[in-house]
Amino acid sequence: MPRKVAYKTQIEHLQILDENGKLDAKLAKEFGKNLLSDEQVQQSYEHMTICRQYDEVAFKLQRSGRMGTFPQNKGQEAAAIGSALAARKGQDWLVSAYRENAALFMHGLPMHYVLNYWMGDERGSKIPEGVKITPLSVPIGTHMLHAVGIAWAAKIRKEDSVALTYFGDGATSEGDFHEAANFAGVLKVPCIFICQNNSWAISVPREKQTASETFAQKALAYGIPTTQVDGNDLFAMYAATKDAHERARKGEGPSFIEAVTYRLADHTTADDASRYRDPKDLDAWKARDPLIRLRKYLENKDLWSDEQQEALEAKAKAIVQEVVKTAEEMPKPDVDDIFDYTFAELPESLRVQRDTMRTTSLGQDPEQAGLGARAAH
Ligand SMILES: Cc1ncc(C[n+]2csc(CCOP(=O)(O)OP(=O)(O)O)c2C)c(N)n1
Ligand SMILES: [Mg+2]
Repeated sequence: MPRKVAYKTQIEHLQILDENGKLDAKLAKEFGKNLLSDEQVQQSYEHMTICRQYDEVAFKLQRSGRMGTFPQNKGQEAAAIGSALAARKGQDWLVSAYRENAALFMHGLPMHYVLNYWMGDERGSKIPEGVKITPLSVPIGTHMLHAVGIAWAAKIRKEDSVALTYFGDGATSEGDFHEAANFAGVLKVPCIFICQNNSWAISVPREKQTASETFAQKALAYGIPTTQVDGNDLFAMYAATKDAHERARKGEGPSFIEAVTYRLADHTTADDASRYRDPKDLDAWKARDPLIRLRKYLENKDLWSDEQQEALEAKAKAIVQEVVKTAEEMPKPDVDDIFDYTFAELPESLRVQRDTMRTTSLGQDPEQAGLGARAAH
């Protein structure tokens, strides 16, 4: 039997907008209808600026003891928004981890929900009716399976809906990723896997975590079309996702996009990246900040001025201040809620706990403690 090549491929890397805010003319022409309009770029820049402000304020809320912990999204805004822009609000699903707030807000999640979540309030996970977003997912990788399930359901029901799932580079080392990708490939579901390769999984650098040269190539084994994109380039993220979205709607199945980006902050407020990260790397990536790049693009086209910037920053501060107020002024949940929303019928031992939690000892007669009304709850 002669030797032959059983499989051969290559992974493309796409960048349309460079670090100086210049569009590649040839690619801009090639992507034609999938190129963002000036209006879309301006709106995206405004949204990204508001989300950056949100991120910084959330960090301060944690530092001043008003929030448990917070994973900053700083630096990854273009990857989140560029892809979310290609999806249809209220029709396609966003199944996210925790570093794509900008995409969730764009698709209708009220901004205070994410603050509530990190303040430890479960109501941050109770997504409003009609908003096609699943709650934030901190267990790494588990939600990709949910996305595939959602996409499979859409396919079976013949609904015109695509599921986008966001996850980190580290998540591709979890078994769940491989199971999700396998099912997605075999069942040809309308699901777009968006891997935010931000170089780190907490303190584990990309090279220590995988021997794979790209994250994009991991999808190949599952028969999923895949590509690598400059994740700090709004144009490239949009174009690649739009392409994947069109394929999904035509019944051509899932796609994988590796967004090469960088975590400009610590992993979370419980981390100190200066202990393991070379400051030179951070500086190099700060220069590739997606917000700076987009502002340069707008300025190059005479679509942005210092006055507009000043007005936008003031607007972002006012919006975020209002969001914090909403989150902090929400009436506290009732302590009874922990008993009321876990079991359909409360087991006896928990009923006793619930009925006597305001008395001095477990099992004490609430009537005796003058708490009869609570006991009847
Ligand atoms: C199943 C599971 N294992 C471990 C953890 C602890 N953990 C939290 S974040 C994280 C790293 C995730 O890295 P990555 O997927 O690259 O996402 P990033 O935080 O960089 O956005 C780990 C291991 C977890 N939350 N869930
Ligand atoms: Mg990561």
